[in-house]
Amino acid sequence: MPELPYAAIDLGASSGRVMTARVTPDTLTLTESHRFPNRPVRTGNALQWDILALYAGVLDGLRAAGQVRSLGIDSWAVDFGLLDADGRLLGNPFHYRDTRTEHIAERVWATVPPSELYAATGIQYAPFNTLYQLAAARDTVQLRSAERLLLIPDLLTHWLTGRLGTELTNASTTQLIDPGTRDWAHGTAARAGIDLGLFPPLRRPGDPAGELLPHVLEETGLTGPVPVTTVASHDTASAVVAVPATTPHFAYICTGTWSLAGLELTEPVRTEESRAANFTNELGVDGTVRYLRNIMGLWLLQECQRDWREPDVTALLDAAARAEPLRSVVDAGHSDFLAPGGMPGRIAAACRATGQPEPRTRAETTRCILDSLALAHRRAVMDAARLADREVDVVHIVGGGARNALLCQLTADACGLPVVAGPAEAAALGNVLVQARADGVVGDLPAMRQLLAATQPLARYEPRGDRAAWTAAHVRVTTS
Ligand code: LFR
Repeated sequence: MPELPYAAIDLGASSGRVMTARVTPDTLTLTESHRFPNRPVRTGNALQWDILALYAGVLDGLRAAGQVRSLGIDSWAVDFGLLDADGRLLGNPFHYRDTRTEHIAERVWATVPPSELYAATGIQYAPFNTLYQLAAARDTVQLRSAERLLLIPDLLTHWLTGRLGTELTNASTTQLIDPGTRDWAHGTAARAGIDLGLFPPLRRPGDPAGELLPHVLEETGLTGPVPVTTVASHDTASAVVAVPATTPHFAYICTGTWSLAGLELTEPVRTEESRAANFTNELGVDGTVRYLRNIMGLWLLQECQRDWREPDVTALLDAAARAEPLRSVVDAGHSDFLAPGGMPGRIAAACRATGQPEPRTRAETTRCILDSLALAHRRAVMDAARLADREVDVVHIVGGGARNALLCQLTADACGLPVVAGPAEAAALGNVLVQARADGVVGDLPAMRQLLAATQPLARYEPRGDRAAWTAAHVRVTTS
């Protein structure tokens, strides 16, 4: 039985954390070793990640964690760093909310129509997909000088180990992978003018990714060898591993900055109807497909808080719980809300545009956001079930939003289904479980989920009230 804990490095859009977990076949405890802010930086009109500050946070976290059995890295998807022939980073990675990809898709679609792209990759249209980011960078000196492209977790893994690879679950979000073969979509990439030679070879969750380099051991005070294990490096893929489902007909919602709502399937759904509904087929562990829709998530509230200079979310949620339900709702899946800035005004404008009253207070705006998220959750769960021809009898909410009791209750009410909320640190738990499995300590996906259900605190919300009010609200946002 391994004595040492596993470390999960889990990077989110607003903070990074290093968590350590002790895992046995029937116990699982997670401890936070270090948390650090992730502050995107705007210079001129470019929005970028401060990747060196993140790497420094990772090193601080490893020092705080102490000796570990192995470690794994997950982060948000799609973004990347470019390396030159000497292995040097060519500039700070762009943030997926940077606006340089606006109107780029049309250029790609002129050579590969959107229906063909979807048939080949199963990936929804989002302006930030790596494919469009690369199309936007086409004539830049930076891309022309690039020898290698590394997705964010792969870049950090490279700096820690000196090794190169492209992890599969995250690679699927580039829109350059065929979810049927689980390999690169060579023909599509060639037609879109993307050089797949930039990507190092694919590696899969559970594969060894190298060992910490001597200078990393020195900086972190760890004693080698310290293995790095490939985990499901897309944070959402790791979070879905940690959905504590014990029955087959479950839907999940990974909540945080985004709400990613959908189903776990064994085959992708690539119909035209699915494309029109903007569902994506990202790859999960063990041959699974994450069939889901991106919903703006708590980003809407985080951006309002930034605008209001109001850090106290508890007071806002308490006031929202007392505010009038379903007074006005917006389409929380709409890409109009993607970019940062002026969020309260943009929400008010969306209410006006659909003939609904504008929220008058912070409490009303917060209520509008939570009602709108619950409504978008309901729509995603119902659409996914219909498009994939599956039944759903329970909705699991994992990630930071699982701590938001009002959001969980409203989601249960809107869906008319029980919601099981937790764990909140799902991405970190999925990360360590894949390491523990590579080590032979835990079994397959169902066994991991049994372990989570037995060891993690979960809250259950039964649906209340009358679903007709939600159906009427749904009509208000969809028939404008
Ligand atoms: C969530 C997430 C989503 C992805 C978005 C952008 O953190 O990884 O799954 O669509 O960030 O990368």
